[in-house]
Amino acid sequence: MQEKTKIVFEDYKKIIEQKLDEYIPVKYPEEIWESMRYSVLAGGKRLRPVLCLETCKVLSGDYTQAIPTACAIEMLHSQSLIHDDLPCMDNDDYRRGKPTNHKVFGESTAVLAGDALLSFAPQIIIQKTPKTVPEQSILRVLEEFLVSAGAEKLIAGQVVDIASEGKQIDKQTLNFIHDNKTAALFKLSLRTGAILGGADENKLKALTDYAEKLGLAFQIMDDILDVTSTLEELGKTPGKDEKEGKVTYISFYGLEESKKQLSSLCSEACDILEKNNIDSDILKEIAKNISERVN
Ligand code: GRG
Repeated sequence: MQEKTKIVFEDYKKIIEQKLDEYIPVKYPEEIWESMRYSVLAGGKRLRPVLCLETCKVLSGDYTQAIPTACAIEMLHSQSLIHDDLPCMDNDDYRRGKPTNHKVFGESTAVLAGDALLSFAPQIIIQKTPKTVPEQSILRVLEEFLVSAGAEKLIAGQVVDIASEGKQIDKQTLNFIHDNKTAALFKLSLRTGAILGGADENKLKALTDYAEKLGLAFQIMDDILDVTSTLEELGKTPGKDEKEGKVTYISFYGLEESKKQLSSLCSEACDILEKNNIDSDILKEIAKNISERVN
């Protein structure tokens, strides 16, 4: 990423970190709020909220109206990670370079922290979005959020992923899992940023297509890192996919073909921006640099 873009990305990230800290207080019973804060403030890349803010900015010039929604998406993302790490799901001991939530707070609190984040996130959208944003836009954002978090998207992806463990699956099933588990939150980020920024239907469609390509490219890179990286670098246990008998882009297509697909998806994402006159260095460079990430 170019130095100038890196600075803008870091500025957005700082705002997100501050607001997440502010939005999630510690109140009685402290255990649950501390458990929520532990995972949300554990220092992820904050890619999804940055995408949401930048999309709103590129369309309207003002990203501040999207801050509560961007934070809510990061809460949803953190919730999905807490639950994904549970022994009954992917059973992971490390996340974001720290012991997973259930390792620190116990399984029952980890389940409840995830549940709490899931309902707290839309509450934040309703309570904190500036009153200048039309109620119709807030309703659309809430619908996007709830659909993405539910049995039509995130949960659907997770269910098919779990059911596919140890089995041979076809290309369509592999794409279904990751379109719903991973790309869904990228689409949610771009779409809500676009709705709050006042996008017309053409721009909304273009940004959704960009997000889908980006999400799948991001997942391919995740699969690559799972076989090439270390616990220290990744912040979570590598080599899990093979151990769990999961079909990944690497086991399905091989490393070289996966890298080719990753590169094509990133170029296609950049082309979408260009063809639709979406002039954002951040969106362009995030797509260009997906294969550079190390965690
Ligand atoms: C929504 C009720 C409800 C349940 C969730 C557990 C579950 C159902 C879904 C799992 C979704 C999941 C864990 C997808 C993986 C997506 C992915 C590639 C995550 C890693 O994202 P990064 O690298 O993480 O952006 P950081 O830590 O940087 O934020």
